[in-house]
Amino acid sequence: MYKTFYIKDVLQCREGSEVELIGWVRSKRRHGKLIFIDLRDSTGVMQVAVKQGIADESSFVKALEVGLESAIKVRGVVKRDPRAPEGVELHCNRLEILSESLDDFPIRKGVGLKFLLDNRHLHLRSPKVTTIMKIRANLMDIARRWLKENGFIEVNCPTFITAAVEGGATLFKVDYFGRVAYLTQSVQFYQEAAIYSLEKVYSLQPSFRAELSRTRRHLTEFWHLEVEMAYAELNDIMKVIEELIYAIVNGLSRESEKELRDLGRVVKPEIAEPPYPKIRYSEALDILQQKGVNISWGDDFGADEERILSKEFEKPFFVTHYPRETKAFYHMPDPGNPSVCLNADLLAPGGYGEIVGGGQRIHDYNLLVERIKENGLNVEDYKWYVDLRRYGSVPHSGFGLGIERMLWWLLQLPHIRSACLFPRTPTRVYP
Ligand code: NSS
Repeated sequence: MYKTFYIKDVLQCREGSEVELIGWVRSKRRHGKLIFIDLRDSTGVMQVAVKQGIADESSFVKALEVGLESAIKVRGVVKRDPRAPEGVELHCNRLEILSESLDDFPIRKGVGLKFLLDNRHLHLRSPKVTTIMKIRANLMDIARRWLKENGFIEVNCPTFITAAVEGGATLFKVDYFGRVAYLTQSVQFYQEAAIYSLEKVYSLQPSFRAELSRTRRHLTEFWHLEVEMAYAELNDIMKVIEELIYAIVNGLSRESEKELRDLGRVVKPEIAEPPYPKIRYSEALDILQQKGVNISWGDDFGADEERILSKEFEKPFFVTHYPRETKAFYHMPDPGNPSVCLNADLLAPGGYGEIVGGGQRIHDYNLLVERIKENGLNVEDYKWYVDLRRYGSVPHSGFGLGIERMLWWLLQLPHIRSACLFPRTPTRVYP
């Protein structure tokens, strides 16, 4: 049973063509001798009219009895009808049940969020989830294309690691044949090793954070698009970030226009057109204090602070030069003021907050060793990473973009988990 014909193809067919479709029964309504079936496949939904007398009798009975989400095959004639969802209807003359649903399909209106999450394996069939997943796939594809066109080479890095990149508090421990290993929080250090041969690299793979924060923007497993670039300094990497974000937004506004419309979203490229405003941590702190937030120099920004701050902006914006104690040890201290570092976080406007974290790395051997010690870490745990600074070390910078965070913002989703096929949060590893 090799399927070559999809609902989207029927929309292109001439009135009167006879076609055969395979899909699932999304919904059903009966008006006397006429049964309407909404047939669903990966490309859309088609209204199928099964009329007694036009369809053969056995097909009409099957249409009457078939349960929701059963897999069926229908043959019929294409008719234009402005009342049908896509303006096209199929007048069925034969219906075959390929696989009957064994029970009533449990996903119904009003079942509640917990039920939907517990039954995510079935909820995935909803048009909304399907649409989000298509946009997600396009987003990754557009990002990859842009990176390739701009000379970045894709590398695939390990998931099992031995030392923290972004602080020990959020490491997932794994028993690695009796030794302790962790799940990666970021592949940055491996990319830093790769720039000495490939110069401009990127990876698209999962990162893990044992983050107990139950916010609308935290996952324990997320897809991380990370980029690293030799010879790049802070301003260079901010330019790459801006251009990549713009390429994604611009690309989606064209290539996912229909899906965005189906979700009721209008995404205009202008919302992400560079250049982006750039403010320093100290300026961000002033804004927050003026808004009455109780925060002082040296405090990191959490979800609440970023929400308040990002409501002040209409475009994505950079916050740079954070106090060095708020950032991981690898960030380059600003030579002009070593109490801050040359980092760049990109925050999405309208209350969303951080979608990209990155900046310039320390490339000097002694400074890196000093910063590791200053953070109370063991230099021996970072032996190979420090070793990179012994042989032809050059200035370099990079960043990580959270794919789900980006979708959360662009699609204005109520919770980041809606951007995942099967979300992982502190309270959810099933299904
Ligand atoms: O911790 S980050 O800010 N930075 C890094 O991991 C760097 N080592 C990346 C790099 O420079 N190569 O995380 C980067 C982004 C952040 O801006 C979010 O978009 C996303 O990764 N992120 C998350 N998304 C969802 N859930 C959680 N818990 C999460 N943590 C980070």
